[in-house]
Amino acid sequence: MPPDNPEPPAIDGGEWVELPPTLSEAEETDPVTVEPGMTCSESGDIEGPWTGLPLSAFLWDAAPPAETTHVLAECRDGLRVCVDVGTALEAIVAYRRDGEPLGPEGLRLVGPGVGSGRSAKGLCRIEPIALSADEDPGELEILSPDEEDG
Ligand SMILES: Nc1nc2c(c(=O)[nH]1)N[C@H]1C(S)=C(S)[C@@H](COP(=O)(O)O)O[C@H]1N2
Ligand SMILES: [Mo]
Repeated sequence: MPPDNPEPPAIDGGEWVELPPTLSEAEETDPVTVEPGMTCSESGDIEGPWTGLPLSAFLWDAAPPAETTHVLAECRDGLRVCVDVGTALEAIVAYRRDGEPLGPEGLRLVGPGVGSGRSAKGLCRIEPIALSADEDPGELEILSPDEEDG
């Protein structure tokens, strides 16, 4: 059984794969830097660049279902985002922002196509899922964890 509140963040696929818990461990493998350019109507420009590890490597290790269509990413504060698998395979888990370490509370999903509101901070759990064509990925998301819902 996976732990309820994993520390470090983990991929919950067919296998349970933990991400490197610390920056120094993460950077033992080849970190990459991306600068997707994100803007939020409320927060303005969200500047990188972002340095971290490609999510793809961990996803493969987690033995996701062959029919995986999307990836759910959950954060410590309850934010939950759903990105299509193509976007997920181009995304990174960022351990640094503009060279500065983010720390475990800040580890962040970023990449082209992720967008500001889905650049999930404080990742704790990542799950590959298979949605059918009539399922709406947006229904799985919690994009404003701090707001009352309905
Ligand atoms: N865990 C978590 N991640 C989050 C959010 C949040 O509320 N919780 N807000 C998102 C939104 S709407 C924006 S615009 C950016 C803000 O990023 P910043 O704090 O680096 O400017 O974080 C995104 N990631
Ligand atoms: Mo935002």
